[in-house]
Amino acid sequence: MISLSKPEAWSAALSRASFVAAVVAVSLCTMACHKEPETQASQPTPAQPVVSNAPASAAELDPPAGAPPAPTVDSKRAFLYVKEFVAIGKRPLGSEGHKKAEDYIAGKLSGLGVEVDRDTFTADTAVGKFPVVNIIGKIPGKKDGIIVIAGHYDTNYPLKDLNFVGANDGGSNTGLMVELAQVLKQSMKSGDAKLDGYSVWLVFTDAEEAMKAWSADDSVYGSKHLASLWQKDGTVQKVRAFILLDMIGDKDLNVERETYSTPWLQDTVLRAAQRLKVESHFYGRSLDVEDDHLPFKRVGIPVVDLIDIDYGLDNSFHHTTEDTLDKLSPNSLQIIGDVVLETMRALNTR
Ligand code: 1BN
Ligand code: ZN
Repeated sequence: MISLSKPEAWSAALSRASFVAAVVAVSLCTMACHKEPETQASQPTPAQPVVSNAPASAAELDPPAGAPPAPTVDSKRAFLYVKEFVAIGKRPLGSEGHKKAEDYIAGKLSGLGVEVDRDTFTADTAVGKFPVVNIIGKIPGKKDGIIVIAGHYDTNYPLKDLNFVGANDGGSNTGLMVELAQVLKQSMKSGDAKLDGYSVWLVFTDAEEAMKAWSADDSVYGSKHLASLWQKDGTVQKVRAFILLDMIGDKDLNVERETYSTPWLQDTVLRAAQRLKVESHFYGRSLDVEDDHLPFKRVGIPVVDLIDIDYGLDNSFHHTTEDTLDKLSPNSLQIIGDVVLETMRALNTR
């Protein structure tokens, strides 16, 4: 397993031969093999889960036979949303593009009839104070509990003077999350104001990116604030699963088995991918990534990070001006969107 805590350090490490050895030593973990995440000094051991809905057996990871199928995403429309969002341009904290990005997300959600909440605060960062806005689209469900689908929309601040548009990094997940909002709204039976399963909250996180250099202190500002808020207001007790989407649009899609993620939720995702026969895109290697899911894990929420950090040869497109729309594919959005919806179908039958 390889450990990725700093994107910059990792990019450098990738060019070294040690990476080859690490990739060769990929984990072939299956349902029977649950590896505990490594604990790092900067990542205190998380609290015990608040919500104890871990399945008792592998069979519980699947929905019962005869349960209605999950809806599927429209990949052309999802790609169009990514394209529209990326056309805004760079979106670092404090920029005009950031404000436009906020308006795009809130406008799309409102237009779909989704309730929009904002968690707004001032982050005291390594390079000064900045306004931060997490945007939360709330779709109510009939079951008591919440499934969160999350992903960041800001672009990397240290790259603010370059034309860095983050098509994959922030763009792909944002477009797909708007599409998921549309699919879920359309899946409601006519006359119904609620989903059949749990409520779904689409959390567009802000300030995921480091302002200077990635560290536990200088990263995921928006998620740290929201997780703390949810701990104070009791939302933590209601969240059944937190599914993070990050860099999921790459044409060559390879989702990592991210080892800070909660094992039973990782396996629920893998079972969903197997039912949809797209498992070849999942879990080819195991590694840990510090990302927006960690603050929520620390307050006891089951989390999974669906992230592909093999973007371009040796990850050479990540955090470069090469991160553009032409590197992405509607098919990757289809795979991730459908696996998320199929995962939710399994979670909803618990
Ligand atoms: C994801 C997108 N990240 C930053 N922009 C987090 C990350 C952390 C990615 C470590 C790779 C390694
Ligand atoms: Zn990034």
